[in-house]
Amino acid sequence: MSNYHIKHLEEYFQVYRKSVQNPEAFWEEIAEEHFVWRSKWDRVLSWDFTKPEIKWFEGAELNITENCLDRHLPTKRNTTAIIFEPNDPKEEAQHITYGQLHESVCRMANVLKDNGIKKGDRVCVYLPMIPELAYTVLACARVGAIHSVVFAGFSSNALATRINDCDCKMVITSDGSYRGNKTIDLKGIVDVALEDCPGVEKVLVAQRTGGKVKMKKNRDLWLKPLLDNAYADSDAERMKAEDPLFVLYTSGSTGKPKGMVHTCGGYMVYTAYTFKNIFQYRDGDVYWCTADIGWITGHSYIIYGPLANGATTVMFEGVPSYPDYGRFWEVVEKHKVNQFYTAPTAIRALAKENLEHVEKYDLSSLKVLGSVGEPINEEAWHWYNNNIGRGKSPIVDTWWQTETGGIMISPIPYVTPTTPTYATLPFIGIQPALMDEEGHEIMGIQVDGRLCIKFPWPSIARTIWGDHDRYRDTYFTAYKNKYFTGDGALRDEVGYYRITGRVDDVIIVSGHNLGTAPIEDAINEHPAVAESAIVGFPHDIKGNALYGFVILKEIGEARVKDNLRKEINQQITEHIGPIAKLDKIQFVSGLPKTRSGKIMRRILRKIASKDTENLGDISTLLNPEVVKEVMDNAL
Ligand code: 7RM
Repeated sequence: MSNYHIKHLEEYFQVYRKSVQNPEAFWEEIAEEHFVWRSKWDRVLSWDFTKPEIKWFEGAELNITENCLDRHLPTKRNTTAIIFEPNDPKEEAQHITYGQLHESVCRMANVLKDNGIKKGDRVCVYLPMIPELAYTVLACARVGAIHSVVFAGFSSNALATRINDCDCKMVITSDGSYRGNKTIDLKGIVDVALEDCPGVEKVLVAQRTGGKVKMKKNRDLWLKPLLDNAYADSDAERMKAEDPLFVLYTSGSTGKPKGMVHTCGGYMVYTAYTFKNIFQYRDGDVYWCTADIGWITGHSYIIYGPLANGATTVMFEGVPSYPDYGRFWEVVEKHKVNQFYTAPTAIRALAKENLEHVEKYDLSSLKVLGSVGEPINEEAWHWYNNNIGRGKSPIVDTWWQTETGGIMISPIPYVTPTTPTYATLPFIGIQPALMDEEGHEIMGIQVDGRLCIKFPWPSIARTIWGDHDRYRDTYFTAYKNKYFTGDGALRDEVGYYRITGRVDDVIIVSGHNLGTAPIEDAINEHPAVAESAIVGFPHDIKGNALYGFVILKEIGEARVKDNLRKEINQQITEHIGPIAKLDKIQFVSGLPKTRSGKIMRRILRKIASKDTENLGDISTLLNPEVVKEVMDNAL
């Protein structure tokens, strides 16, 4: 029991040492003492980063929902598992107990089975942040179906790509969704997507907005009557530890989105263990992560990690600005939230508003504040610390990725002293390395390099759905025998890590990973566009915003260009979603290129950021005259 809940710094160092000296013994003990298994493993870990192949708890059997639900029933049947806080504060919040959640998940599991879903089938979940989303995700896990949650802000095009990539048989959606004062026609988006998805046999539709929808005969079914008629109990499927639990798509720097595959056993152990320690969760606490379940943060730290610990987790349907900028703090006061986990982009947006929105509310319940998704800048850190934490609640700046499944570098609150902008120390079991461009590990302190991880941890993604070669090439070929994160980091004089940002062509806008290539592809499909290049530039709320340099086939007048700007953003909205819209679009006659024909994004980034005093090494630049033109007309 002793290693499960770390309470002081010496203990952290001692447990950390143990976890790296003998990882197998360490994780075996955690897995054995804190989870229920149908049968035990033959081997704790086998791994080979060159193939790559990673297996944790091989031979073991379990069902993650028995760990998240059934095992809590004897002691927590009437304890709240999920607090559902609706978009509209006038609508009442729902307190869903472990008993009720268990029942709803069982009903949903029976609905899935009755509609042809078997172990191993893929089910696409395209739902807003309503309780049905949690029921569906857990019901898939209960029957052994692989859920693929697609964030309900993605367009029909993006949805179709994701449905087809992993061959989903079923889509679960709702009539519509509420976001602030907007209503979105989700079912309409699904209908358009499914024109290109021949593999989808059934669509289950939850009712949320009561909006008009078309129901396609023999394909679409309302969910409510099915749930009402379903049996309220359901045996959980026996899953192997290494059976896939879910696929979740993340953008790469090139090509189509990558369907990261996470498996049952290791993912459960790691998300539960990190949740307990990084949020210092104790029975009776109310925990709130503001992410959407459509992202990994929601999977690991709204659903699986909290529920595996029998926690009370808030699920918020709305946005921070509705009905006004005090909404987050109103909800904190209302539900007496103890742990609050959000993204720097939200903090920056709220910090711009009048402090009255904060001061109106009693935030004294807060014990831990979290940050995730992108580097948190110093100003935002202090605002968060002073105004929300009142200097008393430690901020855990948690660095991790869709691929890592759980938090990798983070302080443990009340244990690790924090420093603004530093994610601080590797979590238990995590062995980071900083690498130089020649492939050597950079030792020592006060150094920076590319962040790799030297040893497997239980929740590392096991493959990319349908493309194991891409998995190997993306993460395991740049540095021999290491997992490459795509991020740069520095290590200071006490060994703390500070993440400096992506070193590839992924741009993080408002905490969303966007690959430049798919956006450029979308723009280039516009009939008037010849070529384009997207770069990020600093933005005081979004962290980064997108700047597009676009070459038109024919040069037109300014009036036409304004329309074109709208059309280009429309094109992006349709192909990817509104999150990928460009803030600035500059029409150019050419792009700076190397002699080998590669766009020199480095130069474009400098132009977009208005940092053109020193363009750096331009010895490979083919067309300096273009650079001058682009610079002279920069927006
Ligand atoms: C959890 C999540 C992953 C990328 C990652 C980083 C960036 C995330 C932090 C961060 C600095 C942080 N998964 N990132 N957390 N950068 N400090 N605390 O965000 O797959 O969507 O994104 O996000 O670049 O590689 S993700």
